[in-house]
Amino acid sequence: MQNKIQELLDHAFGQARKRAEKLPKMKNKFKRVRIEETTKIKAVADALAAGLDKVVEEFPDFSKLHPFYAELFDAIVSVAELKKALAHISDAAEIIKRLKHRKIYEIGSIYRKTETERMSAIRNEFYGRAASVVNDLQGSFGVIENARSKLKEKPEIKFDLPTVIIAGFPNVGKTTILKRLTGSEPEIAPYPFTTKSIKLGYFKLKYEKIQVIDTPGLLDRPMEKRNAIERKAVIAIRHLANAVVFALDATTYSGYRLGEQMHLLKEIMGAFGKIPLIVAINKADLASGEEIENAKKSVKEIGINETVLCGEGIGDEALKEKIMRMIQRKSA
Ligand SMILES: Nc1nc2c(ncn2[C@@H]2O[C@H](COP(=O)(O)OP(=O)(O)O)[C@@H](O)[C@H]2O)c(=O)[nH]1
Ligand SMILES: [Mg+2]
Repeated sequence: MQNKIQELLDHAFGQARKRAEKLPKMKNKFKRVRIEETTKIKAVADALAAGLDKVVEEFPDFSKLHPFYAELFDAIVSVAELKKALAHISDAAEIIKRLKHRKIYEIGSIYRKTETERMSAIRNEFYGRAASVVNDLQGSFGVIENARSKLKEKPEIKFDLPTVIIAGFPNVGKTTILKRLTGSEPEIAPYPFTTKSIKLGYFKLKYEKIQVIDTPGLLDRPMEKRNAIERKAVIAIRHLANAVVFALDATTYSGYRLGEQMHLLKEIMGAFGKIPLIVAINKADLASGEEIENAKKSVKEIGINETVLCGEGIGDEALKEKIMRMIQRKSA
């Protein structure tokens, strides 16, 4: 940031020197100094204002981001802070333009032949003020640079495909379900603007291609365990989901009791609102009849009717069909 600001100043003062050197030689010292100092002020002001305006104009239009990215981006960067930084820079350009007019006017008001030094002093004042206005932008330049580097991260997600999000505690079988649905190893993709990554897979049923996303570290623990950024990251996923599959381990192998899993399930229901939710009661091949019944009963008690029994060799096609039906119902 220091560099960018220094570059801007160096360039502006360099312009002033170049323009002054190119002025025609004049015998009349008073006239020569007046024109020279006015030329320098104009050159510095124009170069600085143009450079600052360019920083603002070239910033990507974040109002055009997909809502998923917009919400995530806001969690990471604070759009309010970014807008403030951009406004700060535009304002600085305006201040410099006004200062230019004022100082040129002051020089123009000098008529005594003895006051050439005064004209140079005014130009110097202008240099000092303009440099200090630009140097004050350090923080705002930092905010913008940071935001710009975040925005460069490329979208990895296919926004045009119906998308299923898998949620549930660690080790309940989320990645296994993704593999079963898609019949392949998931692609690992960076989670935009975050240090996390997500797993992506695709399956086709009839003629429709569906995207499945597993989000390790995001939808796998209760909200109270999260910081503000993680909460927003969770909420942002809402903008992607056409359906949510909540993986529930009917056994205790994952280390999470049914009660804990139900707590997370209720939170996920809250976070995803009206988006269709399917509970995959998983590890049915390992679970006892009683465990399966308990899981089914608890899920029904909180008003969820869409369940599929899953496990090794159990329920793959049923889950696909159900996802398809839920997505179609949603878009119908
Ligand atoms: N027997 C059985 N094991 C399963 C099933 N689903 C997952 N697992 C096993 O449970 C462990 C955790 O599964 P994983 O998909 O990695 O869980 P994740 O952390 O939720 O993604 C792995 O060892 C899986 O092989 C299932 O339906 N039946
Ligand atoms: Mg996993």
